[in-house]
Amino acid sequence: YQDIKTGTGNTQYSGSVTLDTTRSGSTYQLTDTTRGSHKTYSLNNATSGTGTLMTDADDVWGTGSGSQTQTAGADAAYGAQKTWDFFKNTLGRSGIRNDGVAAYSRVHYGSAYANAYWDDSCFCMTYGDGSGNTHALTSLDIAAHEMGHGVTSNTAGLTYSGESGGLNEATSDIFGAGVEFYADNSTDVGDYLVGEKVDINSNGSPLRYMDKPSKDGNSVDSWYSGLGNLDVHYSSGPANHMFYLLSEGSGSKTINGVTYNSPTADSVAVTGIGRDAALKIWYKALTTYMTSSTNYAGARTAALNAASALYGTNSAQYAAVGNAFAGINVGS
Ligand code: ASN
Ligand code: ZN
Repeated sequence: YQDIKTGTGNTQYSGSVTLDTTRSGSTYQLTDTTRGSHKTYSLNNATSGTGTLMTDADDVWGTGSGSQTQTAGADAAYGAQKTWDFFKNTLGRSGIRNDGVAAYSRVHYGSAYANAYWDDSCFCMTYGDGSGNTHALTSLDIAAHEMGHGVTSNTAGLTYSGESGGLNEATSDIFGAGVEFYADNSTDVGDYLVGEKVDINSNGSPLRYMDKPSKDGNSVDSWYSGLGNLDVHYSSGPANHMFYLLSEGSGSKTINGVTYNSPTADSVAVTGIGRDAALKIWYKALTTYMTSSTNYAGARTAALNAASALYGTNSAQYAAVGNAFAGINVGS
């Protein structure tokens, strides 16, 4: 027989967490039937296939050492739980396709693989163990980022190149931050930094900064007169920046111990409307008004349409969308 259990995940990035698991006879499985039946598999360093469903004798996950531990599975399963709950409870979306069915996760992909990715064809997330250090690519914001790609694929379908590609990437960073704040985990507090726990640069710096994207040395803060063929992880900068401005406002602000200082194009002042409203506006823009070819100008129109539908054209939220886009030099 099978029944629902509550296990413990000793994660790498989020401390000790509760994991919903399944008992099958005398073995526990990393299967969460309470959220569309999400399953976590280990690829055991392979680069194809589904791998093996992670199982355990005592329902305490993440107790060994080395790359074949359960730890990466515990982080991935936690990320899937929190991302599911964030979309369900704050945006009313039931799973990546909004059909109540979970994707699945694969950890321990290949060897020394310092990336993670979403794949539409398997409807699954994949996580590497990281190279040159023991930092798996399984932090909560990265897990949510990858699942965010699944949501984008199944809604606007933003093409992964040019300006639509930048908007696609930014959407994943935005949901990544949204999930990190939603989870309210004391070990991995919410922030507007991307991948800060994984230390992919091996110098303690995050992968990306949403308040001032140019701090990573590659991303751009504002749109100016177009973004050319910039890598989508850099042309995401203006949209990440716009989302920060819309949520928190321009200038200096300290949140959960991190101090941000967000500049604006032409010194436009922006008053933030809070994360919840900003997330609802971006999600509605993505799911209702954007298409596969939406560019930055189109994203502004989509976000204004979303703010109008949610709050009305006379609202502070509507005005803030216009100001936040002006802050990245898009629109008047
Ligand atoms: N981790 C990367 C991302 O989600 C993988 C990729 O380049 N598609 O953006
Ligand atoms: Zn991405």
